[in-house]
Amino acid sequence: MRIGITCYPTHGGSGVIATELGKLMAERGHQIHFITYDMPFRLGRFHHNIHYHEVEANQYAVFRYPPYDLALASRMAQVAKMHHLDLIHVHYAVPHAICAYLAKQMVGDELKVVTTLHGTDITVLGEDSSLRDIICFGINQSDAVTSVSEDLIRQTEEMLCIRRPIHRIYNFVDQRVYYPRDVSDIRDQYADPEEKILLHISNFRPVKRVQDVVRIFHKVQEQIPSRLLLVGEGPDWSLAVQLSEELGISEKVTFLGKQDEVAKLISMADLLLLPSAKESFGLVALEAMACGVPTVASNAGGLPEVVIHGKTGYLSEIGQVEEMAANAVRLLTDEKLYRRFSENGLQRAKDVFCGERIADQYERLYQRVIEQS
Ligand code: GMT
Repeated sequence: MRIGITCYPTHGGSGVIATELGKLMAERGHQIHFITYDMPFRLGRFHHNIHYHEVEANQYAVFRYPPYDLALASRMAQVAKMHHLDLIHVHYAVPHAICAYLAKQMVGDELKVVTTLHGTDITVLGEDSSLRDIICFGINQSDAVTSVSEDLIRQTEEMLCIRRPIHRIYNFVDQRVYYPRDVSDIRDQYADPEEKILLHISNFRPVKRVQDVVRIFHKVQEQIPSRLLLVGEGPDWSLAVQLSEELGISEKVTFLGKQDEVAKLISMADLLLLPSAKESFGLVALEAMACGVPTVASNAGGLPEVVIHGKTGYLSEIGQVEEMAANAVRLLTDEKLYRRFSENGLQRAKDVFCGERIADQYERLYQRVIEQS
C-alpha cells in the first residue's frame, strides 16, 4: 500500500505512535509518506520506504494568520497525486482530518482517509464551540475512524454525538526499543545504589498534575531513600521547580528537560508516576510496562485499560496524593510484590500492546478501507 501519514511531529504520544506505525508499515514493505510541518522527531535515520514531505505555510501581509491548514491540504493532495497514495492516515481530528477531507475532494474518492483520535482533540477541543461542529464533520467524513482506547470512544460518542463506528486500536510499543535494559553504566549518575528512582515523563501541561508528582515524591522520600527524575518541559515546569524548593526536596529532584530517547531512562527507574487529570491512553505507562517498571497513576480516562490496578500498578482517584504515595511505598518496599508487578507488566505489554499485533490491526483496517468503493 502507499500510505500518507500526518501527525504533530513534535514530542508527544500521538506523534510517537504515528511515526512508529509508519516505520513498522515501511518494514512490512508499504510505501510511507510523512506529510508534516517538521521531521517527526522519532523518524531519525534514513529508512527504506519512508519519504518525508514538508508543509510550508507562508505568511503574507493580507493574512492575519498563516494559512497552515490550506497548505497542508494542498500538500496532501499534491503528494497523493504524485505518489498515487491509497490512503492518508491522520492522527488528530483537527485540523488533520479536515485537511485530509479537502485533499480527498481535490484528488477524488479513490483517496481514502483514516483518522485516529488521540485524546485532546476530543476531550479539550470538543468542548470548544468554535471547533465542535468541524471536529464532528472531520470524523464523519473519514472513511474509517480509530481511537486509542475504549474510554475515548465513549467520550467521543457522548461529547460529539457521533453515531458512526469507531474502532478501538490500542497504542503499542516497539519491544526492540522498550525492554528492561542494563543501565548499570548510567544509574549511579542519578542515584546511589540504595536509593529508588521515581520517574515522571510528560509535557508538563496542567492536565498532567506535575505538582501531584512532586507531592507524591515528597511523601515517598520521607519513608525510603529515593530520587525523582522529571523528563519533559511545558507550562507547569516552573511550578514543579518551585514546589520542590518549597518542600525542601530540590536536592533530590532532577529536571532533565526534553529527551528524545527515553528507553534507557525508563529502565533506570523503579516506578513511574502518572497522576494525570485526563489521559486517553497514557503511552508512557505502556513504555514503562515494557521495561518492567510498574506505574502509580490516577484512575482517569483510558489509564485503567493500560495499567491493571493491583497487577501492573496502582490506580487512585485524581488528586489522591496520600494514597498514591502509600502505594508507591508499598511497591518499593516489598520485593516480591514488586517483582510480580514487573513481570505482569512485561507479559501484558507483550500480549496486548506489541507493535506487530497492533500493526496487523491497522493493516487490516487499511485494506478494508481501500477495498470499499
Ligand atoms: O498527553 C498529551 O498532552 C499529549 C497527547 C499527544 O498528542 O501526544 O497525548 C494524547 O495522545 C497519546 C497517544 O495516543 C496518549 O497516550 C495520551 O494519553 C493523550 N493525552 C491525553 O489524553 C491528555
